[in-house]
Amino acid sequence: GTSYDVIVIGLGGMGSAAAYRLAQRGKRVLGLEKFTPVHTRGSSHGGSRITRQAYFEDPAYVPLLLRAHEMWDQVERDSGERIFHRIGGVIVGPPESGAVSGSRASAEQWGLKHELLDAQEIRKRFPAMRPRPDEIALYEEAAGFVVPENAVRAHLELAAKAGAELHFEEPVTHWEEGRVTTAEATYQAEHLVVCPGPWAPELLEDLQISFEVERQVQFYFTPEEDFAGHPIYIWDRADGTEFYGFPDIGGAVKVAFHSGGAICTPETVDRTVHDHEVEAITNATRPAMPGLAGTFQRAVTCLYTNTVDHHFVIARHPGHGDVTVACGFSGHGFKFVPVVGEILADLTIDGATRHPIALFDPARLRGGA
Ligand code: PYC
Repeated sequence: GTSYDVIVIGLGGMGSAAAYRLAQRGKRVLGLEKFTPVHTRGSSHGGSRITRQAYFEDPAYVPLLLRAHEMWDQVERDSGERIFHRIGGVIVGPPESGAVSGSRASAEQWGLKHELLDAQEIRKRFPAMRPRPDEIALYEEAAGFVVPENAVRAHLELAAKAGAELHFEEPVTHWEEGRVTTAEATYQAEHLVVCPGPWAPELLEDLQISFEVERQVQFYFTPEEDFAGHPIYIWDRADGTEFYGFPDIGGAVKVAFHSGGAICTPETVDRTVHDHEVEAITNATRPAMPGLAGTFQRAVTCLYTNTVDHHFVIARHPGHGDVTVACGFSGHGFKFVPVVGEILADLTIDGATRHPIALFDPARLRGGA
């Protein structure tokens, strides 16, 4: 049949989690994805994503992170996929930097377990790091990383097991309330859930929000020092450079900038990584971690979908009945994947959620662009 309770458009991180939670709650779900499962053209690939709880972006995210961490464990148990590695994390920079001061404010407000380390203590605990004398770190044991490919695969498998029908390589060409047209067919549903990733500007044009899709590069190196037991890190330097990275995972350390990428679309983005870009990340990280960017292995491009304030958009669509949207994750969304799935199921089925999502109301962004 071609009639469903819910059609989920986009099966990356957010859409795969939504499809699972909706099917788990007994809905007849159709999931539609433009490309193959776990593809690399959007924002859910690259082997690792930071997760943490002392959230410098806003303390309002903390309850969602507490729930997400609990849910990652459940998804791992139910799927058998290895997803969440709780290896600890450090936010490094001058005490007054946004990342350090904001993380500290979140930790204090919510009573999250953390330690503040001075430069000397950082050196002692994590010898690969060479902070400046005025830099400190907030260390959080509950931080770590998730493996996005395993997370998407787990959610797709659990969704299918719960009865969801999932179609891949079937791009949506048009949607309206109750109806979705693809390259293959037209489908009817009571509700739509739109999780477009960097295709938000085209699939959610009528939200009247301006999104900036930003090209980022994930670089992988063979390090020259031991990064095996290293925590994840975000380093916010006084000169404005901000980079983040991971320990040695499977013989490579991954590192990337968190800002400054070219504005693009998923169709126009330059997917080639150039020598001068490898040089730029090498030069930026060298004073901080001289043994990190040893031998270049490879690099992959990835897309951020930025809102103006870098907070998410998660809501019932203000212009349509029975349409729920999740987009604009602005380069820090993946760690929230399971709880966003839960919120999308709540909004779709109940029209409301117990989770605090006031910060993600699209009304704050409309008309200003
Ligand atoms: O969400 O923690 C994060 C993050 C750091 C750099 C890019 N995203």
